[in-house]
Amino acid sequence: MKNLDHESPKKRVSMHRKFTRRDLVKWGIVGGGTAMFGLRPAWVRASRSGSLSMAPATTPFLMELLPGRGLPPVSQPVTPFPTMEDPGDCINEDHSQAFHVSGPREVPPNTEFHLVQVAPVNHLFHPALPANVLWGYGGQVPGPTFVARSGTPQLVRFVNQLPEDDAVGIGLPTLAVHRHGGHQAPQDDGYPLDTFCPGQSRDYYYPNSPAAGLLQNEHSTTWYHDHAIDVTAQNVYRGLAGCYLNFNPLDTGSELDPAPALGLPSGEFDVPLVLQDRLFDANGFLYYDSFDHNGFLGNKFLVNGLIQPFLRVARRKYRFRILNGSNARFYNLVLSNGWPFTVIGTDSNLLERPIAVSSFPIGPGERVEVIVDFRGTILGQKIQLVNRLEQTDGRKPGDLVSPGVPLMEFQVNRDAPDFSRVPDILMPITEGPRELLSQVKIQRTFKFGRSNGAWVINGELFDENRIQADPRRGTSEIWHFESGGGWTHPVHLHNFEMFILGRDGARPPLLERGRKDIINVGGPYPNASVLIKFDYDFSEQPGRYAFHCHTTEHEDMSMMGQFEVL
Ligand SMILES: [Cu+2]
Repeated sequence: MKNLDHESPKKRVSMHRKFTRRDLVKWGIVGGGTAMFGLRPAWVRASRSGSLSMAPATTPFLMELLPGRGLPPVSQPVTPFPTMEDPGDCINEDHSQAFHVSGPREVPPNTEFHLVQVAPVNHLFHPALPANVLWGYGGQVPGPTFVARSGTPQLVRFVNQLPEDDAVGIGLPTLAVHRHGGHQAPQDDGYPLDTFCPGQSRDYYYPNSPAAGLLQNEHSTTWYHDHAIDVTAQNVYRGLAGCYLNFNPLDTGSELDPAPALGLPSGEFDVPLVLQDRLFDANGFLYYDSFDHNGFLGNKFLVNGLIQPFLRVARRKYRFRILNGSNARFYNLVLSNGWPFTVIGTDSNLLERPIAVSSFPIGPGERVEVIVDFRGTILGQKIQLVNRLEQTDGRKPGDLVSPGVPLMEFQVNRDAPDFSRVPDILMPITEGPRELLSQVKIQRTFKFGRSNGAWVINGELFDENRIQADPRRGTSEIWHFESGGGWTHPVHLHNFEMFILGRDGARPPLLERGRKDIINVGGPYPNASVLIKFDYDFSEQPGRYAFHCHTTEHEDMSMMGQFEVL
């Protein structure tokens, strides 16, 4: 059924359409400062009150991660509602490439329905700062956590209740929701031009069924965030991100389940931790400079939306799903007492076997799942999660420093029964490089570089009318990712996962031998050759998806391409 409300918000927003990074590229005014001073749009804030280095001091470990504040609630299903027609692109009607599903969709009868209002929220990062007006899925930051079970589809309606005009001036209220790491049809992938504006809604259907029935396609930690064209960096910075956890017949979500269930720590002992950095001005208000195209860094560190919080923990094993939700910052994590992490997953997937490490790197968009065992601690003990990686600009991560910056603190305060297990085999790789390599017929090379102050792939800016690769469904290809100029680019592929075959001919590090959906190249990361199998089973139609740099400022300007699975 045609929703007549679609017309008016579209016109209103397009009247207020703001300048974007790509406009600057078109006008040839990127890279400078003073030359474009007269064109500086109102939504680009000058520093409100002097030096940004003067942000108010924030004592660490004052804010406790608690249910509803730092530990987001799990999204609960609602009564099924009639699905609706997609708005298509709500800003630019001439974007012919936007996906438009006409009419309501047919969904299987066991589909769970969810409803998420995207709305402003008064958010307290820390008691020393004033409340900031953020944008939150479900009116909270991070957004509600989705819990999905393999075989149970979810249809999520996101309702855009953001204001058309906004005093804060960070972000644009045109939305596209991308489930990062998920397998979903092109119209449900948050294609950057499939935007919906204030007053509009969009339904996203997540099948939650492994492609081709492969065990290895059962996902673990995925996440969802805004992906609207040109403004992803600001919209995510403003708060639009959340976790999407996936359970399956092996990883059941209950440590009480007997083998073959894995029995990983579950319930309150399975905790997503979203790492982000944010820049605050001298008055404690969030600051963002849309003319910084290099990658925006903050002066405060957040975990789950709170500045350097603490979590009370019991003397037992925990599963922490660590997501780097930062725009441009890389981290290298250690525990302050020198204890190891047991890594069980990277990006969307569990590893084949757990790997014990004393530290690990994590770049923008990446996930690393770890088990931390607090047995052997004493009650009252405090252990910090510490970032040892220095970074001074968006170019690349710097050196390891000591002692580093604590991101949060674990405070051991109790005992609790622990029935959880960490088996030696987690998720067998049944179809990996060994099985797929002999089938490869096509190799492609993508160079991530810089041109005239903008970011390019093989010398080209993002163009919705250009397809950079057209793999055939069911086939495997080798893609070579290269970076120039010493910049690090976290390269993200939508909908499909990658095995790193090598980095400049060398075997990848241990933590890069599982399935990945982001591969860092450049700076300290050598060029990478990756194997991708294009499992695609959503329809007879070709599937068009984006791939891009996940330093979101690079992505917005305009380091993104697209491929079409034929
Ligand atoms: Cu980049």
